[in-house]
Amino acid sequence: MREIITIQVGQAGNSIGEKFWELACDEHGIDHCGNFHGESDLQLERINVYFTEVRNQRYVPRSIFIDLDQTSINKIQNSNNKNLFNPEFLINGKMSASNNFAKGYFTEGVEILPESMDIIRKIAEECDLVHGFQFLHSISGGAGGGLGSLLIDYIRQEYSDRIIKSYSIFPALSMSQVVVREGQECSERGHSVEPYNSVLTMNHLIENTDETFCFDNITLFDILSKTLRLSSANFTDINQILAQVMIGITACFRFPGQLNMDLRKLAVNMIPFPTLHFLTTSFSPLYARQIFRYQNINEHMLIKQMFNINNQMLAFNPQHGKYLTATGIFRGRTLSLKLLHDLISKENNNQQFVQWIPNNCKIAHCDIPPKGLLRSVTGIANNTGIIKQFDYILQPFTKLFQRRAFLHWFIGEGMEEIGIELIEEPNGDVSIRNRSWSCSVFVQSILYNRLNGLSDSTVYHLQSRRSIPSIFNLSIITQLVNNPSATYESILDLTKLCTIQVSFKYGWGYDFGQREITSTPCWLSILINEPLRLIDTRLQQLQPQQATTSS
Ligand SMILES: Nc1nc2c(ncn2[C@@H]2O[C@H](COP(=O)(O)OP(=O)(O)OP(=O)(O)O)[C@@H](O)[C@H]2O)c(=O)[nH]1
Ligand SMILES: [Mg+2]
Repeated sequence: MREIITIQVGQAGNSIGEKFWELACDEHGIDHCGNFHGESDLQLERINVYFTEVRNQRYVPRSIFIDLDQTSINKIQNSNNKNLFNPEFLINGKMSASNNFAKGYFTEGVEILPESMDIIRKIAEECDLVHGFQFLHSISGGAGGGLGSLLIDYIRQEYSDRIIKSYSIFPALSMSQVVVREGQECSERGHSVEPYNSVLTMNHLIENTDETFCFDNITLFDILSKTLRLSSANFTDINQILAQVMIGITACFRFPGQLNMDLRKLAVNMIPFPTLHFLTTSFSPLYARQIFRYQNINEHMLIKQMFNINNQMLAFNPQHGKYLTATGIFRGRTLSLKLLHDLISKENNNQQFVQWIPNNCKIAHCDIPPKGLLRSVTGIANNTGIIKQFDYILQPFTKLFQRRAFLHWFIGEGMEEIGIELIEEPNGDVSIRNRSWSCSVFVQSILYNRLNGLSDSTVYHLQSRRSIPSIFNLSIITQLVNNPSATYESILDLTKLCTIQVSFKYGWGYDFGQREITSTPCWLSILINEPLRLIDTRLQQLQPQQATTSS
């Protein structure tokens, strides 16, 4: 049997997990004590994907709930399902991540990492063959983002050949568009450091997950209030929809059907390049309860809704991007696969799919519909329009980061700000600043050296948090370029004055015991664009005196 291990981290992760397991138990006929009361053997056939059989027909979810504070774990311990989960698999820290990625990744999170990894290893050892890991978390939380990233990194290291997928709650649109709904339980108001946590977590998701399914709460709330017409939606309702989508994604893995789909097949078909693994999801049918029984929910409607913007679980417009790939996971009694294929290909022509991937719209099918429905489809898409979502995170991040706002909270927890910053002055000069709190960088500018009476090869040791003002001087270069008596060759020679070379960790040249910058482990050459364009324009007006060259 190929098993999936589910890891829930932080408040959002744990609450969504609770709903997910309610639904998984329902589908497999498991009661809240773990006993099987199902009606069909099919419910047991592949129950091992999510559950471990501990005694005759007694099952335990293969699930770990982790948080840095006690609140969300206490909630599970006092819920109706308290006897369902193995108490050993509920792990909490003593402090909180306090909305701080760095606490989750560097300090508080590290304290509970060994215990968490021991339990994950123990669960994995009890499996026949671990197929993969699924993470549930919010990327903007201190625990969900920070500790979630730490666990993902460790699991990737130890189980490098297993699929890691995450169900990740993204912050809702830009901070300015976040709505607080008075009088309703679901108040989605981002906290101030949300953009930092999200950007930092994204780095780890890019590197170490195979598939990340992206959701945002405002979009889910809109589905509940506008499409399903619920008058007072709250997180429980949002988590219900999320759970429905998650359970739909593995339906063809857990129940028999005409076309199977497992996590690896899904990844192979959906992800053309390793980093482009951020997927959006949709679900159909979605109708308000009042009108549901009057709707004809045929396969054609399902497919239409699967691509409809109102059925997407993330704020993005599929029409603003192109589909790289898409998969429809159908459940229940449907037309023959051939007809489903024809219908989806027809819809495929109405949508913008890239032309260079053949058969980029796949289907999977299992016979068992979700409870209460005759048939359904869970849509998964790899659409370039998702870039908008990344912008929503990056814009507020940049605004905060430019001002260094809130950074001390992260640096105080052991994070290091590294790298250099180039600052363009109003007069066009460029200054360079070392952003690191503890590491030096090494800088060479021939123009700066000449202006300060030094040899061309001088390399500066720029200490942490220090700057060199006007390392590049635009007005001098402009004067030299426009000098009426300059020759083609002398102007061409100015290009080397428009370059700044930087190395990290070690210096180079005479003072630092290394001959070339290329023998240092990490270096870069920065070309200043504006003066290079001036030089190019001037060269086009002049004739070379010797061999023909170009800048
Ligand atoms: N869908 C959903 N989102 C939630 C839920 N609880 C919190 N969130 C969202 O998750 C984000 C904050 O993440 P949390 O999970 O609360 O934070 P955490 O991971 O526990 O980490 P800390 O911030 O350190 O407490 C916010 O955008 C919340 O709106 C939930 O039950 N369901
Ligand atoms: Mg929390």
